[in-house]
Amino acid sequence: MNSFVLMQQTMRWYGPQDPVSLADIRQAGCTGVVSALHHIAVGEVWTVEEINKRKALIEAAGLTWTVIESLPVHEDIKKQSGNYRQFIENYKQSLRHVAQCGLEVVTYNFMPIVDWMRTDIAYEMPDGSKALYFEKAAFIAFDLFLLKRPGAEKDYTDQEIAKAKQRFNGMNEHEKETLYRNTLLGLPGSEERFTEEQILKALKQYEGIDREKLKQHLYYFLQQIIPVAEEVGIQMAIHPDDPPYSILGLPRIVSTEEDALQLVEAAPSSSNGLCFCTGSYGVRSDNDLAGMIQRLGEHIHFLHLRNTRRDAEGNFYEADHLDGDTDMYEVVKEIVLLMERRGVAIPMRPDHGHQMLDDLKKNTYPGYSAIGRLRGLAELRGLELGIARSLIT
Ligand code: DNO
Repeated sequence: MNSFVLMQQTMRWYGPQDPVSLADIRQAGCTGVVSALHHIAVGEVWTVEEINKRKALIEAAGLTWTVIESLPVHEDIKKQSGNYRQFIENYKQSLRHVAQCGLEVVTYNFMPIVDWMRTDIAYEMPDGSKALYFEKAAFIAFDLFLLKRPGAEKDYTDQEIAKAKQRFNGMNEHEKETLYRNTLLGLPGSEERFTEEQILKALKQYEGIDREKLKQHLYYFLQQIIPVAEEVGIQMAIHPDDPPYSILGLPRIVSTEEDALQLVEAAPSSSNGLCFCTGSYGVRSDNDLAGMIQRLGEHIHFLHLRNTRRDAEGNFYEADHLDGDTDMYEVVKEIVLLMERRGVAIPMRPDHGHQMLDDLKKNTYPGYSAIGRLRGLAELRGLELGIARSLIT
């Protein structure tokens, strides 16, 4: 390698109400932000005016709006019910508008009903900082005893149920309420959370939709929107499932290398790509992240770099960016080689971060505190530069 490109460094910005300001993000060393118009209802068209308004705010702070995360997919599209054809048309129209405003990368996901899920958003690390945590027994307790999802016991072994029962009996009312709130935090970027009735009703509507069917719905969606994305010069980047397996009896279909490969093959185009989230894919020990970058690299349009540490029971917490089960050195090395091969600087964001130092006194979006992410970004940036320089021949 005789030259190198570095990743475009960004952080997520939830918009004007985000307690982490654009100035904070700039001082962290970012050149851009990842943002979305959370105030527009899912399924509605994003207008040029609204996109430009957000863009102007970002640019006034000396940053660029590098990636849209997310342009959410309406539930009707995932279920192919109701008005899904109209929602697909709206999605295409939003993509045209996004392109008209000069943006090029759009992230989305195809997780039914809920996006990421954790049972604890303030899990104390030995050093006093706080991390996001997924505890299996607490999650099963939520499913069986708080949500009381019909038929849920069929999804768990007797041993898991006994453990969840014990865990639940040991909780006081406040802990139960906190578990409930954390688990159903709702969509990122919204303060709302689901009620029991809403989620049970939404779950019922997925009856009869298994993995195969949901995959067909995703592929249909891609076959509809990718030609438009290609025509207007947008790169789509699908975010994997988090956690990367079925939860609440719902199918999850973007969890493994095979899933990712199948979806890119379903609508062949360089616009049909991936948001490579090491935190999500990395929760599964059967995902070989460095190998995935080698094999799927042409389709990676956006990177979420984050680390997790799992145990044999299926619990995992979000570790420091360079710690945890994912070998971040190997991952970043593959990214550096990939970017050199493709001649592009892929946008990345340090995904999540611990609440630490002054973060602990602030009320930020779970996972999106300023200092924890700054630490992650600084470590990743140093790692990347060190690797890139050492590879120059
Ligand atoms: C969590 C995020 C996800 C992601 C969406 C993309 O912190 O990585 O919520 O934004 O899944 O559509």
